[in-house]
Amino acid sequence: MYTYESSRSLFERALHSIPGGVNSPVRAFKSVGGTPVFFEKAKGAYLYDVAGQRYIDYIASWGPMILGHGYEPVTRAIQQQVEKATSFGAPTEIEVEMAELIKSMVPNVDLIRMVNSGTEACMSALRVARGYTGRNKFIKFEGCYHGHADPFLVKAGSGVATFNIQTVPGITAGAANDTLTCAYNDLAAVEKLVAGHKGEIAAIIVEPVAGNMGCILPEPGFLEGLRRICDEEQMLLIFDEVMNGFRLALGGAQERLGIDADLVTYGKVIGAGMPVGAFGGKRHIMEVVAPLGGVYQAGTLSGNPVAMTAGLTLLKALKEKPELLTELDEKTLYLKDGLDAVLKAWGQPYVINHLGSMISIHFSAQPVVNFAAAAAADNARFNRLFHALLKRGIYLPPSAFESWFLNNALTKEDLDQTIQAVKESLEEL
Ligand code: HOZ
Repeated sequence: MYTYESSRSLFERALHSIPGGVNSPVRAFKSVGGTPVFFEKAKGAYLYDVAGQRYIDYIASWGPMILGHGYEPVTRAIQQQVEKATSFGAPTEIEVEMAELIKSMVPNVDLIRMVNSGTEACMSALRVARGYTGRNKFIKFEGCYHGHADPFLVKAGSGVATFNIQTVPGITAGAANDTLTCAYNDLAAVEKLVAGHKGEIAAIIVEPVAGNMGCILPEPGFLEGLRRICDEEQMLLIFDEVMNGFRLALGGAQERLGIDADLVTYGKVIGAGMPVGAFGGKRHIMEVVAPLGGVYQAGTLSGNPVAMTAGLTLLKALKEKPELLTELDEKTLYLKDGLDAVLKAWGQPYVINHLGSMISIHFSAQPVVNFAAAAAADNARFNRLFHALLKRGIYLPPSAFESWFLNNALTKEDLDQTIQAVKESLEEL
């Protein structure tokens, strides 16, 4: 029997000194209700809370724990690096190795700059696109989340959607006015926006496989259409691969879906879960970045040696054994088939969206192809499923507007246990 007393008292304590008791809103469980679980350690596919209770993990720190938590080579590499130095604010060989490794895995990245988070990566990529094109406006899709920099907090998914925040206080109208939005998968709406703003749009930014309104897949032709429109209008196509990168394929969504973006952004995955991000792309575009060009971007912790060492070790492991990603995809397919079987037997409307090792369930009778469809689903039912699974030791993202992420430490027994727990939980909904 799972108990949450220890987490509850920590949460109450946290409320006195941290806004809402958490350092990132979705963690507060406001969407699903109840008390957030406070964790103490993680190993392989499991999380352990402060009361020592074990959970099978389906968030993988929102993506980066591709090979599971506490992956030994990464832990060892971090320990060795910490002995040498934790920060220089000056160049290191590890950063060069990291840049070379990413270039070898993502062919259209000629130059890449390390930053500290996915937010920084996306905000910097947009600045580059604006600096390169001399235009201010850009297009993003409703429900896509590109971090919390001002221009992106317009119809953003993830926490903003979870809490139904329509207008974000603190974002100036000036910042928001340059953000043009339309529905994900709606190419005709993109064409219309572009026609109405000829010569004003610097870029289109997109999560190629969206993970911040649940997992939502691009329909055939959508990303190809964005590529074509960007070419026709001299706009840049930015792929936000914070969730997709090195997970959907070594070369990320670009490789898996066969689309060539102009700029690409990464997040914590290139730090194996440590605080890192990066933006990169074609040479002629990235050459605008300071000190080569005038688009300024900087940071003492950028390319931090501990984070770089961790990421380098994970990415090298994936490059040396690409079959690890295949295994992970097979496990996800096994889970998907199992969930499909129990949901079908249950008999109520549902949708499972899935690609590679990203997956989500929506209680909807309609296909879930954009934010409006995800929001129209019976998300109260998702919230009940979340809690029914939590008490059975399964940790899903605490919001229907987030993708689940599998890790390769999951065993067949873990997946079977999860499928069985979903079967039992559905009977309670
Ligand atoms: N909304 C974030 C993922 N899409 C959650 C970040 C966090 O709480 O760590």
